[in-house]
Amino acid sequence: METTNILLAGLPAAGKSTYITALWAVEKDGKSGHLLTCDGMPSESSYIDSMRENWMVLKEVRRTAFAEPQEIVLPMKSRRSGEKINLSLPDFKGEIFQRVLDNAVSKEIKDWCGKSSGILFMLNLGGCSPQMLQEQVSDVTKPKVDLEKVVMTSGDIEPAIQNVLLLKYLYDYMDDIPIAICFSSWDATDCKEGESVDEWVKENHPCIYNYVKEHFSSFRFYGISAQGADYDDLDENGGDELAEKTTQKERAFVYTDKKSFDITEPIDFLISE
Ligand SMILES: Nc1nc2c(ncn2[C@@H]2O[C@H](COP(=O)(O)OP(=O)(O)O)[C@@H](O)[C@H]2O)c(=O)[nH]1
Ligand SMILES: [Mg+2]
Repeated sequence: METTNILLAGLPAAGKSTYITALWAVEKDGKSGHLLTCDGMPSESSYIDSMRENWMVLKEVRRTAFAEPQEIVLPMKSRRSGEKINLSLPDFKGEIFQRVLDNAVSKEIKDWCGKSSGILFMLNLGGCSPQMLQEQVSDVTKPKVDLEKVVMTSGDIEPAIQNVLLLKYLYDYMDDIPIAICFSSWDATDCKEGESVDEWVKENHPCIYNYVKEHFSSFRFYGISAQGADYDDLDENGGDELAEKTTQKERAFVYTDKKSFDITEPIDFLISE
């Protein structure tokens, strides 16, 4: 069976591990009817199984003692083509991508960039209205520290720009390959009903929107909620409701211009391009 490598990329806390866990939890039994669903068991699943246990009981997917990157290989079947593929994704620590911005690129990242046919790019940025931006700018113009003593690292750069720099690295290294840009924690978004994710990104993160549009010829934006909610905001009723949705596979969702419970949509887009 053919192996399709997709690079799961994103800075620390972008939502990578939670997405891959939700993918496994929802698609494992092969019964979702989604665009892609598991077709048989992977030869090794202890890493994602341990994260899945947490996800099922509404607990944060925590870092485990496993060495990273963990390569996750899922045998899957496409609903559209009937084709079977081995979907292979790495779950890197976000710090490895952070170091890319400081010009310290690990061999594993280079290897994955070299062999992947698509990029699943995760990022967690809330909305940022022009008014907020203006307030931030006025703050920055009043220096509170002795600037000569400040040593800047990539972590000091505004998060949206950090993401543009990471996208730039991937584009320079991997060239123009299909990319799905996924804004995680979409359950907490300020995107209005009826507004598309494209419109939202264009308005709230124009630098990301423009960079992607100017460079990649095959791209799509998605909002993703891999948890379905913020666990800290759940009262008992909310917890019961989310548990019920877990059983019905209606907890995790993606958003383009409407909500869909098929969280394989971004991956299906990447492999069909
Ligand atoms: N509200 C909400 N929080 C999320 C969601 N997905 C991830 N998170 C939180 O975002 C943080 C980082 O997630 P994680 O998957 O570990 O990110 P990674 O470092 O890219 O692997 C954790 O605190 C998660 O609980 C989501 O769909 N909704
Ligand atoms: Mg992680």
